[in-house]
Amino acid sequence: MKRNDTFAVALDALRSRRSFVREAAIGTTIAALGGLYYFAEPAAGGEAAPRPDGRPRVPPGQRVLQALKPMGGEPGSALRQDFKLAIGGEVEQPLQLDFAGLTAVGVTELALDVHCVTGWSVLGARFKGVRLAELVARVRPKPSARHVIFEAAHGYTANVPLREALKPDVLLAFELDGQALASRHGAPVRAVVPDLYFWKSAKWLTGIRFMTRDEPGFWEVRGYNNHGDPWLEERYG
Ligand SMILES: Nc1nc2c(c(=O)[nH]1)N[C@H]1C(S)=C(S)[C@@H](COP(=O)(O)O)O[C@H]1N2
Ligand SMILES: [Mo]
Repeated sequence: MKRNDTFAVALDALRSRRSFVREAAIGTTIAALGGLYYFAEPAAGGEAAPRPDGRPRVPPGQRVLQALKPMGGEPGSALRQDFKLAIGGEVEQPLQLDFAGLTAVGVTELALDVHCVTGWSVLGARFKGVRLAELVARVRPKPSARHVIFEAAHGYTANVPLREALKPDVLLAFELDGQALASRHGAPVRAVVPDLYFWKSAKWLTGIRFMTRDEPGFWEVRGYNNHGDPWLEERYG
């Protein structure tokens, strides 16, 4: 399923070059590699079996890549020894966890699909991490809590309805495809909220705040949709 990762990363690197002259020069290469690329993922473009919930595996307007494309952002420290996660707000038992404290909650590995609002998806990325639902059981949100705000380095935030944040496939992840998460993908720990567009999956995670009232995050106040359901194409405002 993911047998061509290196190739996909190389192809992405080619594609992400902006220089017009270079585009022209490498155009032939991309075209030549393009056939192979799609050949390697015959399930791309919605041909994969539907999800258990009946929705198509690939949401509308998305194209399948073999590996996550690094989308930037302002990194925090990628060192596990620097990791501190503050969990608070509308909870009975606020918590501060270091990396060992987080993993002590219980580690799981899940194959997850992610969908970037810019139009790419990755199917079955293997993330290892801690289920947010398990952490939530420890902090015990008050009945008034309705929303979760993921907080990350340098003030990045993303809001998710509590009900959706509690789904069993929402992870605080520290490994991807068998390797420690790369810094550009949010090391040491990032959120992964697979059923919402990928901007909700905060990298370089520093905190989780439970809220009574909703609070639009970094992209939500910059024109992205407040909810971000890929199957409803809730992309922009
Ligand atoms: N802290 C932080 N998290 C972030 C972002 C960011 O800029 N800062 N970008 C988001 C967006 S828009 C996307 S598409 C994904 C990209 O993750 P990736 O770079 O690992 O592919 O991270 C999300 N998480
Ligand atoms: Mo994004």
